[in-house]
Amino acid sequence: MGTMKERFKAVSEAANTEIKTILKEHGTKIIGEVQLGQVFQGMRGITGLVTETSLLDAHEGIRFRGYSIPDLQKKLPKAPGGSEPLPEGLFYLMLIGELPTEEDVQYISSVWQRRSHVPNHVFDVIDAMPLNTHPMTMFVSGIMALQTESNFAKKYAEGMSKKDYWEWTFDDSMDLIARLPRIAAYIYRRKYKNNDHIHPNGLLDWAGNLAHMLGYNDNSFKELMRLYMTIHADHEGGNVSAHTTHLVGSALSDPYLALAAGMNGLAGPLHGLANQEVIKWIFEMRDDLKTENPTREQIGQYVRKTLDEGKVVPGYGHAVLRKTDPRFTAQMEFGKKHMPNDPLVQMVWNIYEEVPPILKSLGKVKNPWPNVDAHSGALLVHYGLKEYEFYTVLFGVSRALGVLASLIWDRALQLPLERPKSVTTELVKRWLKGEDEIWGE
Ligand code: CMX
Repeated sequence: MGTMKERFKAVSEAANTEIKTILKEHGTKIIGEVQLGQVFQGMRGITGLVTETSLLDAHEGIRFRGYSIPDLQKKLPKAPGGSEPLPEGLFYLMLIGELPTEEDVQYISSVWQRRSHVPNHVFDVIDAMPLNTHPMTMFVSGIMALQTESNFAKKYAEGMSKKDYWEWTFDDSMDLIARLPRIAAYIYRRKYKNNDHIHPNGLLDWAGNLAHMLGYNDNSFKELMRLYMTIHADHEGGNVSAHTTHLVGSALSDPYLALAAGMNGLAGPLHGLANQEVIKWIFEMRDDLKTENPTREQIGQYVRKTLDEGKVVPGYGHAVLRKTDPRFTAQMEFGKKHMPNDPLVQMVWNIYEEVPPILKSLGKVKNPWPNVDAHSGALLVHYGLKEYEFYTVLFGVSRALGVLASLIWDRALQLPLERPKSVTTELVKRWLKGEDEIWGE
């Protein structure tokens, strides 16, 4: 890992010096104020942590080290003959802070190929679970079983200096990312393809190889995987999967433990599991309406029915974004290019016309626009990957890139144990009456 590790060492040491200076000069500056409502309502809008890899603007969407998704599609290296960015390049960008060259990306592909061996006991753990186990449960269990390989944990047990934490976090993260596609594909082929497993292809890039091991060899599916793995990778630090990985990592839990924790959060229906919920909801809509091509009016009626039943419309809304998610738009563009006449994809576009005005009319939904999960399932179904319970695993393989790049940064910056203050409602009531103080004031 010589070169990339050396480059990371240089940029992170420079960042460390810069941050120390900033904190020395401005460490007591007030960055915002916290309202009581925010304390009770999911800490929305409270600036409380540093994540270097990406930044989310409510109106513009995500930027990775300053680059938007269309920028990445233009500027990151592609596979031979391909037009979508290689996720290896995004990982480099998030980690080093600069665009990679073709050579950098080939180097990462080859390192991930070399380190992709998954020990047999991981497959044994997955095999021990009943076939009806949710794929995300198998995925998290697979990551936990792989924790036996953590060099960070071994070195810590031997007694390691603080200044070396980042290096072993770096190594563990590279190993983990290299191995996740094999674990994901194993789960898919075990659960849905009668244990008919496919050997990795050592000549393919990371996402192309995942497509191959899943059993989808169409070139445009490989392109979809490259795009998918790039756009799902990171969404700054406060979302559940990123924040959980960071929080658990802050206890110096090794990257395997921290990632598994983050993946448990991704498996929630308000977060990553929404991608399965979307397609399930669309299939149920088609069944209910008894047509594969519902009119916009029929879609509108079904959306209202969903809301009347007290459910959320999956794939719509966001805690931070206040416009159509550029990750949705990137997938829509992919659909227009590769499958413009697919009825399911067209249905997703019709839903996009119908849902926002209905959600707006409720008067309480802060963002009526689609998020990343509203589109991904329809593209996968087009290629035959219709087993929607598996979709969040794909999201997880991609999200590992962002949260592990961040974890390496956390260790390089020696960010401390995360431990915010909580209060009881009883204390809040006494504080409101002036009878008590809230610690930290
Ligand atoms: N359908 C129906 N109601 C919605 C809604 C939706 N898609 N989005 C928000 N609302 C409701 C909320 O449930 C809340 O209602 P109550 O006041 O009755 O509790 C109200 O509108 C205000 O919510 P908000 O401030 O706009 O949104 P939050 O920040 O609380 O929640 C999110 C954000 C994503 C959980 C929410 O929009 C949602 O549940 N969406 C559907 C699930 C989904 O697509 N999640 C995936 C997000 C992307 C990802 O992480 O992968």
